[in-house]
Amino acid sequence: MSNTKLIATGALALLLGTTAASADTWRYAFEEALEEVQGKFAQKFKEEVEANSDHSVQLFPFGTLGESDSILEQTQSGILQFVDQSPGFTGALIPEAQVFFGPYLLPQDNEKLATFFEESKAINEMFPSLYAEQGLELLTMFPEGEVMMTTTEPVEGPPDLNEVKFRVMTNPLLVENYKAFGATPTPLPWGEVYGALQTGIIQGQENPAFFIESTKMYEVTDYITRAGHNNFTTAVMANKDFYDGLSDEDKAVVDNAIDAAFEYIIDYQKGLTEESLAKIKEAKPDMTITELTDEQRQPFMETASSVEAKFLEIGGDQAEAILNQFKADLEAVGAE
Ligand code: 6CS
Repeated sequence: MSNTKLIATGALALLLGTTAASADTWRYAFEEALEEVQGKFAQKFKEEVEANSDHSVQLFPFGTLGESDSILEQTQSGILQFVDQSPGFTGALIPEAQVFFGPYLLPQDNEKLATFFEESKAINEMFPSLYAEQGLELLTMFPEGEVMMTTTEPVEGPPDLNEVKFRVMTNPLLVENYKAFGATPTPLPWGEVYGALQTGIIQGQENPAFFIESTKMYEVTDYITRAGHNNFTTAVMANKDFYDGLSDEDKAVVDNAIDAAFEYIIDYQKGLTEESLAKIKEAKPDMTITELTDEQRQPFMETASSVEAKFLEIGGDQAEAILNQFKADLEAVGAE
């Protein structure tokens, strides 16, 4: 952690009144607004915890405590008890978490996807120990929707991404993914993306439709391209010492609240992609939304094996074991 961040974190601890978890209030930060998917999940978690215990949950949406890296550090240090951070930002800390950025690994079928997250051994049995090494209790991972490219120029194939500075989350494998797609990947924290598109520093970025709509990405780009290459994944974690120190009863409260929020968020997202795209069209009728054909997707799909090879190189000690289990889990739900 940099000195500035340490000072900021210390000041925040003072501001929040304590560095340890207070008995009654659990603090939970996430990377999105209250009415976006991570916020909806967090609200459901809070509702469940408060209905089933004497604890209350204080929610910190994006913009209240800093960028994604910062809220994760605050959770590792115990200032926050819970955090939602996408593997898109966790990849440098837990290299194996980059597995989510192999193009065309995850299915787009929502039911298969939900079953995969629920039943995957890689996610539920292998990842927890990797997160634990970083002081984090991995509570759940869940999908947030098909990732789409939004750009200032049309994209029908990799040559159209040539010279396009394309913003990605700060994840080395995602950088490799977009290099393989032919773009010039530009890792940036979320808070800088709108301004960078507006000023022309970058010419593209990717996100699920609900996020493109709610954050008004359509104001600063003109084309949405559905290449079907990924589905946005996120992870909810607790500070490990905090979680380990909970009574069995409180652990059950947390675990049950997570399960209820998982069910809720899968259900909440039914139809959300199409609704969000319709809202974008309504707000900006000129926005071009293109679903690439199988033929157009082919050259993007052909990059998958080279990105996978890169994952085995940079994905940490467990990369191969995680990838193999991940694929076996996908096969088990009929999604490979
Ligand atoms: O692209 C990003 O950085 C953000 N995208 C989503 C869907 N959630 C949070 C994350 O920061």
